[in-house]
Amino acid sequence: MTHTSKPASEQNRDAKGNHRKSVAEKREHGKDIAVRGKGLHRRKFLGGMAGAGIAAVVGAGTTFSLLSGAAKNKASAADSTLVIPDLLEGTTSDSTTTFTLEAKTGTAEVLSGVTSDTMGYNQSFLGPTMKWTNGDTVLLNITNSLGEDTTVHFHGAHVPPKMDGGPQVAFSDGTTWSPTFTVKDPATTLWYHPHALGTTAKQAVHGLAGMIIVEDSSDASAALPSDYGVDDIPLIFQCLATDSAGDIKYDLTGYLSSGLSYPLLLNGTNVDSTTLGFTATKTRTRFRVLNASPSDIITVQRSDGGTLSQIATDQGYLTEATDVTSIRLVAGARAEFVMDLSADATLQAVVTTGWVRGGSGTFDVLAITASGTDTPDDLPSSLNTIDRYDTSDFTARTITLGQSGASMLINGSAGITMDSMAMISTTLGSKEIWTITNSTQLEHSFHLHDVPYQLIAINGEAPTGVELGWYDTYEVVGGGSIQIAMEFTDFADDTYMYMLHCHLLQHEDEGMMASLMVTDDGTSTTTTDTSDTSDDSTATASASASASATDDSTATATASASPTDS
Ligand SMILES: [Cu+2]
Repeated sequence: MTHTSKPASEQNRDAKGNHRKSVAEKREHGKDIAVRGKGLHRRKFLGGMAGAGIAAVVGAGTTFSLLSGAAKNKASAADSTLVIPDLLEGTTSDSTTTFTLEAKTGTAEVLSGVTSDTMGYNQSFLGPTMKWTNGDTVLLNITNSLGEDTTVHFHGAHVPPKMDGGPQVAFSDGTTWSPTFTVKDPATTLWYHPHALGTTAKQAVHGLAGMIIVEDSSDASAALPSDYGVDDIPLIFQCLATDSAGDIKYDLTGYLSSGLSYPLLLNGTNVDSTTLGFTATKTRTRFRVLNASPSDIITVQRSDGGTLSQIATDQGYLTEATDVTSIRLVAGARAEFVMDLSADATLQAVVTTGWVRGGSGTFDVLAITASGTDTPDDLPSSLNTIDRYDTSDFTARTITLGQSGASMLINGSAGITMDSMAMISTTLGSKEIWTITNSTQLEHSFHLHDVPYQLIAINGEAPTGVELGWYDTYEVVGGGSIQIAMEFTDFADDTYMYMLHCHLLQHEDEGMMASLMVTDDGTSTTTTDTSDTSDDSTATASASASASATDDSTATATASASPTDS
């Protein structure tokens, strides 16, 4: 891999490189940028904010002027306040909670002072946070207003393949896709983003990404902070690539052009030379970190070298809160941690190039003001029970991540069409151990749809600490390997497939993707939730031109029959 990153705005990086500079000084710097038009997409973020979101921001005491939309006040301290993505309210009736999303185009400021053409869900850039509850049935009416095909994948969610948002369920401009399913995931931080063939990088980097918080009734969830925007804070990082005119790049040709910058965004706000502020009104605050970058690696740490108490990996709680000095997230990965704030603290993001070129450097991204006066209870001594797999009788499989010229391969095939990609076939209930071998010298991020996996080995070493949690997206370094184990539960289908792929989105688009077909051979002892494939005229027919939830019985009929293991 070549690290040829050389940001055009070197002065920004120099300023940022001096990251011990006081927060106050940098806030001043941030104001200058803000005056040049930074407020636009922030107001859009705030415009749809509802419920807890508004309470949180107003409670923080600094952003009231933004809520009034008063442009003349943009130079206030509000412009350096962390933006909390809107919380999308669902409507519940007949025990189904319905969410409405529209994928659309817009403009936003990705590079400070420059307007970029962007995409977002319900807004110009990024999307609102959805809250799902374990055991509930959700229905999503998602309208495509992009002018091109898209899909919406629920990254990390355990849902039927027909509802998974893979390439087979692409839907066209002007239509609405209406997946529905029972939420089987435990408390987790998931996210949603496009997943059509060849356009995932383009659409995701332009802003089609949002967080999903799954809540459950576990003791751990009851004991942890969960007031969205108050003490439960989403941190969505993106390191993008843009030219000086604001054109966001997403493919090899774009990344090899000259004069690029690699802006780092936190919840949609450029933090290259601005440290955002967050006032913690509770002593204990929970942070949910998502690396929504197309390729770059984001490492989160404290500026003072202190520890973070990590509570969750991609797929839910660790067995116990674990002190770590940093959390390294490859593209697509998530983690949760809590901080007990008796004094102010600053979070940093370290950006490491993941692809041919990209971001680099250490950024003070969030200055947290500790204003809580409460004394939280000790964290629970146990958050979760994770039975480690005994893989001695698991079916072994090898997945090879390869390269041929500009084509990226899985098991020798470039998955740029459904027909050309390698297909992994397995059966419901099977337990497997996969060795993911990276035969390239490039960085990869291995993502498996459908079920979570345990790490059995990382470059030949046994996992320790937080590596013993549940994952769906994990780093495979150049020349390295990971061994993972999983069990294919609940869902089988003989038409619709899951995907497994590199989550460096450019690699995915260049073919590093294979399909996973889970069929029911009748031997499984787990309950099947087989999507009815006999009526498959409904495959994309669930993309109707209407956003109505009630006239789309074809979509709702297929997928919510098996709540057995929740
Ligand atoms: Cu890759």
